[in-house]
This record gives sequence, structure tokens and C-alpha cells, in this order.
Amino acid sequence: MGISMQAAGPALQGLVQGLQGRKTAILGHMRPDGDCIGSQVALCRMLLAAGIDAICVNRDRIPPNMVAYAQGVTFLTGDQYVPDGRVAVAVDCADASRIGPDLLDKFGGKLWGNVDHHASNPGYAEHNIVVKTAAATCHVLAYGALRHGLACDAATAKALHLGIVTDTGRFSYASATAEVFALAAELIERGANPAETNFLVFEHESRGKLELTKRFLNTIQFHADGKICSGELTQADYAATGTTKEDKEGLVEFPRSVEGVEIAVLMEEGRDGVRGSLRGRDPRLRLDLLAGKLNGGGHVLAAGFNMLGCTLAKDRTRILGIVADHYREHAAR
Ligand SMILES: [Mn+2]
Repeated sequence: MGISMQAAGPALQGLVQGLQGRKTAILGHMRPDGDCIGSQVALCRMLLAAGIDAICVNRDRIPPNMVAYAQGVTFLTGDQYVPDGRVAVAVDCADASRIGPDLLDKFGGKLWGNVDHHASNPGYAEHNIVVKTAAATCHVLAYGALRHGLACDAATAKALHLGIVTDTGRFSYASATAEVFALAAELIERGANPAETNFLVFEHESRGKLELTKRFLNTIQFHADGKICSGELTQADYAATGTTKEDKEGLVEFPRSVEGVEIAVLMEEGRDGVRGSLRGRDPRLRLDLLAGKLNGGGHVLAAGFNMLGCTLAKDRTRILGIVADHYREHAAR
């Protein structure tokens, strides 16, 4: 399933028309990122401009460095939201489970709309607008706004720009096409501000995050002749630096960016086990299948795992052994 960007414009117009007279909640995914927050805020503002009663709800809070983008819209956490007869529209959620089961339950498990760009999105809502070739959910919404006349004031343009900047790795991934740059240029004409976004989002790290980064980098180890690079975090690291799980965002990029490394591993010891992130650059290595061997799943180049009952001291060698065996098996193909 999935539609072309050309088809998404009229489909978004239809979505807004279909929501006329319906109280709406725009839902994002757990541990929201810039594209999630940006697309929630932007769609909410488009609906408000069309006279629709719309709010945003996420299981988790808005990351502190993105709070400024949500000014002017009602943004609730899942705990704060009391069901009041709203229909739900999910944005940037590859599948319905990404919303979080407790929040989804507050809508009777039903989703009215689904606006997204993930290749694996199965089309879980009544009305699905999934453009699998899009760089970001905000890319889809920006197309609807700028090419098909959906409302786009300065605050909406800022929110759309936020999602495109974050999901394209600041315009550095293959997804940053000329078309994406052209839409971004128009968003800037409408009020988006790249320098402000860079400052707010990327230059507001806490001292604790830098201390956490130091601790993480001190654990870096290479395996399998430098093809695998791992690093670790523990509860003690978070406690000592006054940080939370939110602050591990981006740390796996350090091992991933090293020349020669094919699989980057971030292992995090929690109270109930060891969670991990896997990142790669060669699709043949099938990190989704590797994650499956570690009680996890995900995408070909980015996956995660969760080994309940494990500790780093007891299971580190075994986990890294499974990673190394998988690497040798798939690299030889
Ligand atoms: Mn996205």
C-alpha cells in the first residue's frame, strides 16, 4: 500500500474535508522525534485553520528542545488525555502499535486517519495517506500545503521545516532530493528559520548529555577486525549525569560513523534486561534479521532488540557473539 506524492495532495484535502465537524486528536509515536512533533503540529494547525476542533496527543512528552514548535496548539501526554469523543489521526507512525497501547485504547483501538512515509506502513486506518518515497511525514504535509493549498502560516512552516530537517539528517541523506530542497525554500519564504531551528534543536544539549556522551565513548570497543563497534550505557550512567533515556538519542552515530565499521551496536542495561540499537550501512547485512535473533526487530539498516533478564556483565559476550556470527554469515553472501 502507499500512494504517490501527486495523489497525496488531493487526499490531504479530502482528509481535512472529511474531518469537518469531527473533534480530532492527532497522535504521534512513542519517544517522539522532530518529524513526529512537526507533523502533529502542522496538521493540527491546518485543521484549526479549517475550523476543526483539533488537539495533539502523544504517549510521551515533547522533547524539551522542540517545545517551542508546539506553541499555539494544545499538546497533551497520554496520561493527561481524557477520552472526549475525538477521532484519531496518526502521523509518522509505521504501525498502530507505535502510538502505545494505553493511548490507542483511549480511542477504542480505532484510527480514522494515517499520514506517514514509512515503507512498512500497512495502512492501518480508515483513511491512509502513506507516501513511501517521501523524506518525512512533514514532506508529505508540506507538499499538501504548498502545492494543494492547505493552510500554512509561519508557525506551520516552522513545524514542517523541523520535520524535514530532522528526518533528512539536516538535508544530508539520500532522501534530501531537489524537490525536498525546493519545498524547504518555500517554507523559509513562509517563515521557517534554519538558523533558529539549528540553534533550538541541535545546540541546546545539556551538560548532562555531554557527560553521558563521555561515558558512552569510554566504553567503545571494536570486534570482528573492526567491522563491529559497540558502546554501552547503564542506569548508573543516567543517574550520575542526571540524564534520561531520551538523552541516548544520536549516540549510536559515533560507532556507526567510523570508517570500516559495518554494524554499530549500542547496548543499554536497564532494570529488566539489556536493550540495544543496531545501525548499519549495507542492506545485505539485514539488521532486521539480526535483531530477530536478539528478541527484537526493525528495518534493514536500523533495528533494535530487548533481551529481558540479561545483564551486560553476564551476557555482553554472548550478545556480541551473535552479532559477529550474523555479520560473518551475511558478509560472506
Ligand atoms: Mn518520519
